[in-house]
Amino acid sequence: MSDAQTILSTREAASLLGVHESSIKRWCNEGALSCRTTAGGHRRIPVDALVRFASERRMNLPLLAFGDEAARVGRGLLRAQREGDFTDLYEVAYDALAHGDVERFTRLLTFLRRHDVSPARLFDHLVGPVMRRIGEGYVTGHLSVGEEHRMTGLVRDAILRLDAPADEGLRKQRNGRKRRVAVVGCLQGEVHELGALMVRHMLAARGWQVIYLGLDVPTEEFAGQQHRHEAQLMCISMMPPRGLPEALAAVRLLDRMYDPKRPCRLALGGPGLPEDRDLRDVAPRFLEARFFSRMEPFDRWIQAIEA
Ligand code: B12
Repeated sequence: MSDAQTILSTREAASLLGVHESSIKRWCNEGALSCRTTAGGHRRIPVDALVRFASERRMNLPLLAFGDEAARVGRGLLRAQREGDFTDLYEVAYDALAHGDVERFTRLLTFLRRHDVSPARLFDHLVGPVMRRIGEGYVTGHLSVGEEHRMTGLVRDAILRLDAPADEGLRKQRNGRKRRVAVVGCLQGEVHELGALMVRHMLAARGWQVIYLGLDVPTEEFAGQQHRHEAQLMCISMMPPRGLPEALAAVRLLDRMYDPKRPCRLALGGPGLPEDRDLRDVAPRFLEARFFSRMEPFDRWIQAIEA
């Protein structure tokens, strides 16, 4: 990363330290915090200087909990926010998992959430890629099957720990309106669970009541649970080697089981599926049915439904 990109505005510095912008300006003016001034008179602070300043003062900051990696996490956050580049964060995340440090991994996800990195972005740009690297590590023999399982387990734990913001969602819905209900699970035969857990987290955080069915759910059960709970949404996750034929077969069966008295939308997601494809031709009875291969388009779709 070039030096220019690691330079913070006073507003960004304040947000990273969790203090008011006026404190940053004051520390700069006093010379306590090193900064430079642009031609236009704006103060600019290098991330490393900010981290040094905060640790010397023993400030109680979330960023400092990353110890030696604090500057890297700060830089990573900036890069992610400004350029959508998660490379630094990805390295920190993978390293935490490789060391079995679920605390650090969870702390990283939580820290990014608090800095307005949406769950969908976190999952698409950080957790998904980290899992792919773990998969490659296994295929190329760099990781044993035990390591692969252990690291996957840590990611699963971290996503579950992230589930705390669901309470936020609960509060959001308490303004008299009935909560929206979604049925979420994995396609029949599917044992890769992280995609479904991600969807559960995203919907719960937005205030949905999630009926979570977990792994390997018979397709008919999705319909049964949707009817029973009068869910407005069904979300199904699937991974290779299951592909398009299995996905289409499930969509057709669900369309046949559709009950027009309980209107519902359907989302099927997984890495091998066409991106954000409308399935009206396959599932005409649903209010809407779509394939997704990433969480961000799904998130936008959900927001449009809620609007
Ligand atoms: C961890 C893992 C496992 C774990 C899963 C544990 C668990 N609790 O989930 C275990 C060890 C059980 C496992 C088993 C198997 N696995 Co596996 N596994 C993986 C690995 C390393 C990571 C998968 C993962 O969790 N990714 C995280 C997900 C969430 O990320 P993602 O795919 O990018 O998801 C994004 C999108 O797809 C989308 N999305 C996903 N779901 C949904 C749902 C909705 C509604 C929406 C909107 C979006 C969405 O958003 C996500 C975020 O961006 C992958 C490697 C890889 N390249 O992915 C192999 C991988 C998927 N596995 C593979 C295989 C072959 C298997 C087995 C068949 C191995 C075997 N011989 O037994 C079995 C499956 C048996 C079965 N019955 O299905 C292959 C598939 C290859 C292929 N093309 O066929 C892969 C690619 C590894 C490889 N390179 O060989 N596996």
